[in-house]
Parts: sequence; structure tokens; C-alpha cells
Amino acid sequence: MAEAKVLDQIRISAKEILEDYRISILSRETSIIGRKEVFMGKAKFGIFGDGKEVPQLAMARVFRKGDHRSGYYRDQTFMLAIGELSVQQYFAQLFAHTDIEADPSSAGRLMNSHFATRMLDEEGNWKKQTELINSASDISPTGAQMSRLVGLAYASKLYRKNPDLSDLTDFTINGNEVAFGTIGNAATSEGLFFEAVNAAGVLQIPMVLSVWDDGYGISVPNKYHTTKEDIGKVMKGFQRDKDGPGLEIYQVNGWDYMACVEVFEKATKLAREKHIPSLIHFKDLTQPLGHSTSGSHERYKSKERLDWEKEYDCIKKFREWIIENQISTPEQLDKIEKDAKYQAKAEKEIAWAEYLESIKHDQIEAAKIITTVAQKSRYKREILEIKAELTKILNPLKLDFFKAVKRTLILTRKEKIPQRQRLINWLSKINEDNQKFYSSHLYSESIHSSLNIRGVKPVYSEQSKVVDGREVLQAFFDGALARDKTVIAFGEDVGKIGDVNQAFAGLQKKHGDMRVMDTGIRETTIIGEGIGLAMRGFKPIAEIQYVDYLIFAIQTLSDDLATLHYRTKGGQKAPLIIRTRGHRLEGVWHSGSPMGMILNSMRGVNVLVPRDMTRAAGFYNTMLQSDDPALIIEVLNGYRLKERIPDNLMDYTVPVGVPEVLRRGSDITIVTYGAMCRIVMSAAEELEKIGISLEVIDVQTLIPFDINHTLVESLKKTNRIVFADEDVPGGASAYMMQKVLEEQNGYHYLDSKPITLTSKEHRPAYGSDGDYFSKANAEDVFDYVYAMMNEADPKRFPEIYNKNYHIPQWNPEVIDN
Ligand SMILES: Cc1ncc(C[n+]2csc(CCOP(=O)(O)OP(=O)(O)O)c2C)c(N)n1
Ligand SMILES: [Mg+2]
Repeated sequence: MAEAKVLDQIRISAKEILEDYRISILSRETSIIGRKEVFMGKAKFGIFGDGKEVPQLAMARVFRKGDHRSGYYRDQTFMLAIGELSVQQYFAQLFAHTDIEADPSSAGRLMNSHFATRMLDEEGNWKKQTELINSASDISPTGAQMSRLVGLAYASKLYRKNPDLSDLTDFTINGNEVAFGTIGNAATSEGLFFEAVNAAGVLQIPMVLSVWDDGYGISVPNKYHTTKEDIGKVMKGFQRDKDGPGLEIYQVNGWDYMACVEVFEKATKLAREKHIPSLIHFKDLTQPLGHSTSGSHERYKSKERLDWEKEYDCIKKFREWIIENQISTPEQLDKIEKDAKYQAKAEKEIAWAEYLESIKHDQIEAAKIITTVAQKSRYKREILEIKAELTKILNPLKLDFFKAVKRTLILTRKEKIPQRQRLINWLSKINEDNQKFYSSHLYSESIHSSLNIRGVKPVYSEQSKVVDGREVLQAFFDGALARDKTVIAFGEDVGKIGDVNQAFAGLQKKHGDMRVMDTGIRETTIIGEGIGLAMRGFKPIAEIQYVDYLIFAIQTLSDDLATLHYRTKGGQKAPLIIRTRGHRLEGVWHSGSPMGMILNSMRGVNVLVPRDMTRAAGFYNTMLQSDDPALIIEVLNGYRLKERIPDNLMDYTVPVGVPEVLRRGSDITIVTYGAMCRIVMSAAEELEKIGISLEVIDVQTLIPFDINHTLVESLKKTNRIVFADEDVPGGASAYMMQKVLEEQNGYHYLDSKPITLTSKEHRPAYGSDGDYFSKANAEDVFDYVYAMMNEADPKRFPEIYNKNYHIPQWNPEVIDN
């Protein structure tokens, strides 16, 4: 009777419960073995999902095809239960096996327990998500899964509310898809968590967010993380009630299987049917093996706590519950345990054997060739010692062989031994392989790569209208929204007023509030929203109001967006366009041009810096056809400058990686971008008057940068070069200099010291004078260029100032010393 009652209540058969139990044991055993493998030196680091098994089994019960997960490193039980991970694959990742088949989540690129499903086919196109279990790729920064979770859930809402999209059945069936989030208790202290939860409450989206609360974040107990030590309690203000919509907040003991199943059923029903978000606080979870392999939890947990954790281990409780309710017998459960443990061990062994096999071939080859070189070399003894050292290494890695080969080649560098060539060939093959294993897929490698989008020149006629720059963009965005129903735009003030500079003015009214939307002030979640939407088939244009405020979102941009394609080795992508504006206007927080910061943190995202709105429109058009993500920075003080709308506005594109020569000249090449183009051009006119001929080049795109190496061609002609921008000294100007002088071998052609002309180190001061004396201006360009000519030909270009007036970066006095 008792049995029937329980099973009736949760509508799960005894068989299913026992299968869940089996998976919980399989998962736990995987953790236990994994930890040992790390301690044996077979993997570098291990972090496991022990102590969180039971609620994850319950989550897997309600998760359907088409749904998405955005979680963190504790979710192995869920991934096993949902059938998207095998124990063997789990171990392949632990061992850093670089084969996609072996580790589909990351092809050995991520540390263990960073899960992902392969959402793209081999050509880089989306698979049919509605027929798949979808898991966004995990990242390590705590709480960072939250921002994209909002986008993954929001997509369902947009799909349901916009009937025009109902045929996009690869991504949605009536917006029924739920986005499941998971997060640790300690990570809820991150601003990302609160920002995303608030956004979910505002947007009313199908998000089911679980907090796995084990009382700790590494060694730090909840007392230091959470007000009242209870995140569920703290979140009560978000509870939907008579005052308005919000989230449904639940609190459940994570060791209580039945309660876990029930709560997921309730929360998921609300999400799927009504798009009401939930937060479920799973309390009283444990960490039987401690936080990770980095240290034991006995160091910081009291005996009482450790005893309690043993008592409340969720699997122990699950077993007790099964027996108590006569769903199975202890003997039967013992048998399940024994089989599951056996399976975990067997799969681990296969994973290890396959990993070894994958590197063995090259190693044997290297060892063989080293021996043949040794036979012919004067350094036979030393080389054989190198080889002997290799054989002493317990689990030799690729790098051990690589180093040994290099040492052998250095030793024999003066010898003419034919076998040396074989070693060199081996090195070059390994290098090539390793490029594929460790460095591919930073950018799209599909036919939709932005590098494949050809440039289409603007066409003008007598009918071409002359308008404010912002109207060029407005016309383009209008056309883009009309042309492609998956294009959407959102950000602070983007909806009703059409952004602070009016490029979307009237477009919400025309295309609807499911296409052009206002958001709250929450930059990092704006980006996350864009990532999630892009991962679900939209072409989002996410706006950050000023480039100065991009800093709030750098974490999401850098850790999530920029790494997504790389960290999944082409398994996932987010073709998101981020629109922002900057470079120059007023004061410390409205004039920034932190391009170096952006370039150094966002490799993996195109960084495009159009000098005017026509160029910007061309870049939007390029990127809307591409599957690379891009940041497009418009010139903040250019919206009211007059431009002509190209007649072919919707066809015209600006290619990425192709600089444009704005002015031909013969004395000095000046390389710049963005708002500086106009300034440099005006200085060039003044310089022309006194007989100095500037070649002005707008690089247009910083990532990718001058793919055809045209800048060095200009330098070959002028032999003098200046890199000018509005970043701090050593910022993007240094990046450009490295590209031209080092990558393009520009140093060969220099007759003068190469110069960077930048803003001051501090942020720009307010007002026109503050701007003038903080940022590079036309007079600075003139002075720097003139000083260069003065040094080259003092007779023709006598010094203008005396030695008391110092031109930074260019002071002949300093150079003479
Ligand atoms: C932004 C960030 N800060 C610090 C860390 C280091 N770190 C890794 S896990 C962790 C504790 C997380 O605890 P919790 O969120 O409770 O998850 P649990 O590991 O307990 O499941 C910390 C501090 C990190 N990964 N990311
Ligand atoms: Mg924790």
C-alpha cells in the first residue's frame, strides 16, 4: 500500500526510480574514481558533482527535447541522466582527450565537468534544437552562466509572442522550451545572479533556476555569503503575488527525492505553460569529497558538520526512502550499486586506454627517430639520456616528447645527419596537429565566417539623399528588420525613443515591441540576453549605451561570448552583434576609447570601428550575414554630421579586415580609425600646405586586422609611420604597431622611429578644453608629424618650437642622448 501511495503521488514507476538510483551511484562512483585519478597524476585537476545527485535526477525528469541548460560544474548527474554524457566521455574530458568524439563538450579544451552539447553540425550550421537536449557550454567563473540563461529563456517568449516566427521549428514549438539554470549557493553572491534574476522577473520568461546549496563556497560558509545565510529567504521579495508578477520561489531539501521531483514538476509546468520563472533553493546538500582535488574539506569543516554531511548525503537518504517505501529491497539496491560501480570503473579504463592510444602513435614515432639520430650522432650518450629520461616519466604527455625532440635537435644542430630531417618533420606535423587541437575555432570556420562576406561598394547617384548620420543607420536598421524576422534590437532606451541617438527612432512602432525593445540598466545581462538569443536562432543587435559602460559587461563578453566557439571546438556559436558608441564626447565616462582593454579581452569577437555611420551600416550588413560575433563601435559625435545614403544601402557591405586609404601621400603613413579619422584628415590638410604629404589609412577593423597586409605596403613607400588613436598610450596603438612592425615585418622599411600618438594616460577631462588637452587633437597630429620630418630633414623643416616645449613621444633631445 505504502508503495502504491508514493508512486501514485509522483507518477514515476518503481523501475524508473531504480534507474535514477543506479545513475546516482554511477555518478557518485565517477566522482570517487575521478578524484583518485587526479591524485595518481593522470589528470591535472578534478571537480565533481558528488552530493548534488538527487535533485539533478529530478531535473532530468522534467527536461524535454528543445529545452536548454545553462549550468555549472556540479551537473554531471543531470548530464548522465539526460543521456548527453557517458562516464567514458566524462573521463575523456578529465584526461584532456583532444578528440571531439571522446569529449564532445570541449575536445579536451576545458577542465572536467564543463559540459556542453554539440549544437552545430560539421559545417557550423545549427542542428534542429527542438529534437535535441541542449546544454550551453559551461564556464568556470562563478555565476557567469546566469546572463546567457536569461537569453535562452527569453527566446521562448519572443517565439511565442511573435506569430511570424512560428515556422522556425528548428528552434521552437510555440515557445514551449524551458531554460534550466543551475548555480552554487556561494555564487549567488555575485551581482550576475541578482541582475539576471531581476531581469527574469521583469521579462517573465520560462526559466527554472536551481540553487545547489551545500552550505559552502570552497571553504567559506554561507554566513559570509548570504544575508540570513539563506538565499531562498532573501529572494522572497521576488515572489510573484497580488502586487504583480515575479518569480515563484521554492525551498526544498535537496536530499528529498520526492520533494525534488514534485518541485521540478510544478516549476516547469509554470514555465512551460505560462512563462513564469522560478527559483528553487535546494537546501541541505553536501560535498562528500570536498570542493575539488585542490584540498580536503576536513581543513575547514567541523566534525559535527562532517558527521551531518554523512548522515544527510542525498544518495543515502534516497536509498533509505526507497527501502522505507518498499520500492526495492536492500539486496536489490546492493546489486544495483555493485553493477554501477563496475560500470564506472570499466568506462574510466576505456577512456584512459583511448586517451593513451591517441597520443601513443606520435610518441613511438618520436622515440624511434630520436634513437636513429643518436646512433649517428657524436652526442649519442646525451641523446640516449634524453630518451631514457622520457621513459622514466610515468604518464608522458605530448609536451615531454616535443621537448625531447627539440633538445635533440639543438644538440645535433651542427651535424649533418639525415635522420634529423625526420625529427624536424615530426615537429612540424605535431605543431600542425596541435594547432587543430588547441588553437582552432577561435573564429567561425564555416562558410558564414565574416571573412567570407565580400565587400559591396556603396553606390551614389544624384538622387542620393544627404542626411544626418543617424538617419543612415535608421534607414539601414529599418530595412534589416523588414528583411529578416529574426533580427531584433534591444538595450537601454532602444525601444520607445529609438536609442539615445535616434538610430532606431520610430522602429519599435513600425516593427513591434517584440523586435525593438527597451531593457533595464543591466549591461552584462544585455550581453547575456544577446548570447542566449543568438544561440537560439535569433540575429540580435544588443546595445550598450556607451562604450564606457561596456566595462560592466566585459566579464560576459570575455569569458562567455569570446570563448564560446573556441571552447566547444566549433560545437556552439553565438552570432551576436553588439552595438555601442564612443571615442569622443565629454568627460571621464562619456569619452572613453578603451580599445586596448577590448582587444586584449575579446579575441574571438570581431571588433569593428567605423569612422562614420555609412561605414557602420555596411558593417552591420556584413555581420548580419555572418556567424561570427562582433562589437561595432560607432562614433559618438558623428550622428548629426551629414552623410549621403548609398542607393544600395541594403546590399552594400564593408568587408572585415580591409583598411581604407583615405588620402594618398608620400612622406608619412598615419594609421588610425574611428573618430580620429576626421581629426587626422584635417591635420593632413594643414600639413599639405607646408609641404608634408600624409598617407592616411583608416584600418576600419581592429579584429580582424589588415588581413591582406596592406599597411606595410604603404610603409614601404613612405618609410615613416604613426599609429594614432584615442586610447591610452600602449593601448590599441601598440596593438596596431605590433601588427605592422612585427607581423608584417614593417621594421625593415623604417627610416624614423615609429610613433604612437594617443590620448593621455588619464581619462579625458570634461569640457572642450578638457577634451582638447586630454585627447589627441589635430595640432598634436601636426606637431608629431612635423617633428618626424624635422628630424629627417631639418633644413627643409626647421624646428618650430624650442627645446622648452616638449612633444611627448617625439623629442629629438631625448633620442640624441
Ligand atoms: C568569479 C570567480 N571567483 C572565484 C572562483 C573560484 N571558485 C571556484 S568554485 C568557488 C566556490 C563556489 O561555490 P558555490 O557557488 O557554492 O558552488 P559549489 O562549488 O559549492 O557547488 C570559487 C570561489 C571562480 N571560479 N570564479
Ligand atoms: Mg556551495
